[in-house]
Amino acid sequence: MAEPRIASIDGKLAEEFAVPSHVDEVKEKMSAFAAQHVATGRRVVLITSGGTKVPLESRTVRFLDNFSSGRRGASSAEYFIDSGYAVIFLHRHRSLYPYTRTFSTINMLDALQFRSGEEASGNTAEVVVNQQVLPNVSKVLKQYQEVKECRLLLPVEFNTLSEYLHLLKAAAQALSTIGSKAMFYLAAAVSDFYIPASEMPEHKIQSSNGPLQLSLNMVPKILSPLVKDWAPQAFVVSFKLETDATILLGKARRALDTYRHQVVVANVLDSRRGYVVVVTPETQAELILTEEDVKNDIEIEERIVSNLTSAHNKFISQQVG
Ligand code: 9Z3
Repeated sequence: MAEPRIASIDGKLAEEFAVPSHVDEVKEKMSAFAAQHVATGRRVVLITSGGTKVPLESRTVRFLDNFSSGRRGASSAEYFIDSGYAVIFLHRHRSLYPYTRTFSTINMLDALQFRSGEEASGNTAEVVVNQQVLPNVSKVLKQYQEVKECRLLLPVEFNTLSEYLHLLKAAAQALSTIGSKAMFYLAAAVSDFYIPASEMPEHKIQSSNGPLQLSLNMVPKILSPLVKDWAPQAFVVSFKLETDATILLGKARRALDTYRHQVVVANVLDSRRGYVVVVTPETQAELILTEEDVKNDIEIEERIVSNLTSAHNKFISQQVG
């Protein structure tokens, strides 16, 4: 029976995961962003990106985290924008960000120098960029400024699992108004386990109490209400990550059967930059980067986004027809 299940996920979210104070404000921003872009003929993709932090104490000293760098989400955002989409980028604070991501390992001060002869003028000295340290910076800056000018990227940050869950729900409800023109691209690596607020100690766990044993609850499967209740007309893409390649495709298919959404992008931790499988109820497409592709700086996200934007087109035309 549908009713108690919906009530239980919504109820659980409200009871066990602290609601961020700005959630309504963010929801309004997302609604306005979607309406504005759909009015000019664009589609809108909600990208989730990065890992989540699961606190062990309410005045948090320690937390559980995961490996995700946010690169998949950040680079995909750029390719979606290139393909004509407006992007809501729901990302983990300080994970990789579209456009700046390519410079994330560079110390900014190594890339700057005084214009010759200006060191003496102190605070007002003109500073220039050394383009050998920041390769392609002009090209990237141009793209970034165009995106900013046209307001094609709406960044929304989360840090904890609770923030992620509530903001994703708000996003799904905000995007429900644009129906099948919305795509959800759920690339964030979200914790499956958490400690509910009611069981969390307030203060720092004391090591003087001896070895620590944790009992973690299961995080509710948010994909279920997202697909069924919050944004039922949207095109939904989830990601499946495994470390054991032999179970990957079975698990991807099972996710499609369970949640009845449109696509699972399946990947294995170690090979995720060069190989994914795009799985739908009817098809299975391997996307692979060759050595030549890698030499030419081709990124797998370009292929993933190209595959999904075509599938989304088809999906929209089927809804209309
Ligand atoms: C992914 O599988 C992403 O492709 C990665 C990208 C997180 C591996 P990076 O951020 O890595 O570029 O370093 N995301 C989803 C992972 C996930 O937790 N999926 C759940 C699962 O596999 C389902 S929602 O059970």
